[in-house]
Amino acid sequence: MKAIVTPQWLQDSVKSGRLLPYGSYVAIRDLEDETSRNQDTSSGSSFYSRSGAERESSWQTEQDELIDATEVELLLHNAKYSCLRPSPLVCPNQSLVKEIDIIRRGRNIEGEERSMLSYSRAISLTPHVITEHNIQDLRKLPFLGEKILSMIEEFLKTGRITEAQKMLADPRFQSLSAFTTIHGIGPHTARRLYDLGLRTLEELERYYEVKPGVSDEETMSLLDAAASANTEAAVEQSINIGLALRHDLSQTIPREEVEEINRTIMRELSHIQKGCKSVIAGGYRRGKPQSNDVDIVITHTDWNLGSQKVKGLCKKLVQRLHEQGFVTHVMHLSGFHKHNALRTHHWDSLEKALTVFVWRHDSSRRRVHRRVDLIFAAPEVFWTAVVGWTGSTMFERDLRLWAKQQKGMKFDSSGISRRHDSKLYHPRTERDVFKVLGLVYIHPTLRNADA
Ligand code: 8GT
Ligand code: MN
Repeated sequence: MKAIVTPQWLQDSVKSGRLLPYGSYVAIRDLEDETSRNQDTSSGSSFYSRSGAERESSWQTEQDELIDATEVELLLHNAKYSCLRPSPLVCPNQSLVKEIDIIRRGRNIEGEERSMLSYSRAISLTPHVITEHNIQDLRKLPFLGEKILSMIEEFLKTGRITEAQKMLADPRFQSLSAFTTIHGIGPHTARRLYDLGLRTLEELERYYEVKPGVSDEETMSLLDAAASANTEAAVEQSINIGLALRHDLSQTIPREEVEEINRTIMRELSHIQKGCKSVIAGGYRRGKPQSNDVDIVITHTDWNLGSQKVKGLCKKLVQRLHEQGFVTHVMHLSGFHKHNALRTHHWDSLEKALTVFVWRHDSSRRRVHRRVDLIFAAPEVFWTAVVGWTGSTMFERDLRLWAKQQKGMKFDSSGISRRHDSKLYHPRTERDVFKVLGLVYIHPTLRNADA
C-alpha cells in the first residue's frame, strides 16, 4: 500500500531525526487534480492545456510534489551509495557538514581529488543526528576513515575542526577559493593564476583587462564556433564574461524567478517548435530556496517524433533568445554530434547551451544577469537527463558508480545502457529510471547529498 504524504512529513521527520508515523500527514486532497496542477509549475505555460490523449500518455507525467512515505522507509540510512539513502536539504548536522565542507573545498582547490572525495563522502553520510552517544555507530561504517572520524569527534567536543579553521585563515586558500567562484576558473586555472602572483579578484580583473559590469556582447559569435567548443579561446572567453559579470552572477536566484525564467524561455521556444516541455532540474528541483544558476531540461511531448523535433533546437532557441534580448552571452554550446567518443570535457552527448540570461529593459524586473543552462534531450532520454541534471553532484557520482559496480550498467544524462550487450533503456518516467537501475525511487528533495 502506498502512503502519499505532504512534504511537511519529511521536514518534521528531519527535525526530529527519525521517520515519523505518517498518519496525520497523508495527502487527502484529490490526487489527480493535485498532480496536474503541480505539473504546470515545471512546464512552459503554453503547454498547460493537454488533450485527453496526451494526458494518457504516461511518460509525460511527473508527480514529484508529494512523497511516498512507504518508499522513504525502504531507503537505507547507512548505505555506502548515496543513491540508496535519503538526503534532505537541511540536515540536523548542518554546522558539522559546513565545517567538513571547508576542508573538502581546500582539497578540491589543491587538486587533491581522492582526499576531496572522501570528504564529500563524509558530508553525504551525515544526515542523521550525530551525538557523542552514537559516534560508535558511525565508527562501524567501513567507509569513514579514522581521520575524518576524529574530526567529527573534535567537532562534537568543541564545535570546531582545527584544520578547517586553519584553512579559512590561510591566504592561499582565500585567494584560490575566490578565483574558483568565477565561472570558467577551475582549481587548475586558479593555481596557475596564483603562481603568476595574482591574489585578489581585482588583480584578476586587471590581468584579464576586464571592466566590472562591462562585457562585450560579441560573444554570440561563439555560436558559429560551436563545434570547436571548449577550445582554449572559448574557455578564456567564458572567464572574461564570468569576471565582468561576477557581481551579478554571485547573486542567488529565488524560486519564483527561476520559474519565470523557465516560463519565458518556453514561451520563446513555442515560437520555434510547438509541443515542447521542460523540467527545471538542479538545486531548484531538490527544493533549494535559492539557486546559483538555472538548469532547464527540455524535450518534445511526442514520444515517437520528438527525437527529430528537438534536433538542432538548442542553437535555434539560443539565437532567438539573443535576438529577443534575453540572452546576452553564450559560454558554451555543444552536442551537435551524436556521440562524443572521447568524452573528455563533457559528461554527456546532449545538446546544451550554457548562457547568460537577463530580463529585458521593458520588464519590470531588475536587470541582474543570470546563468541559465539549457539542455535538450530526445523523449527516450528525457528522464535520464532530468535525473542526471537534478544532482546533487555526490548523488550523481554514486548513481554512476552503483550502475557500474552493482548492475553492470552505464548511467549518464544521455542514457542508460547495459554493458555486456550495450542494450539501451528508454525510461518513460523518472520512476522508471530508478527501476531500471534497481533502485527504490528517491524524491528529488531527498537527493541533497552535498554540503
Ligand atoms: P546551484 O545551481 O544552486 O549551485 O546547485 P545545483 O543546481 O545543484 O548545481 P549545478 O552546478 O547547477 O549542477 C546541477 C547538476 O547538473 C549537478 O548535479 C551536476 O552533477 C550536473 N551537471 C553539471 N554539469 C553537467 C554536465 O556537463 N553534464 C551533465 N550531465 N550534468 C552536469 O553541473
Ligand atoms: Mn544549478
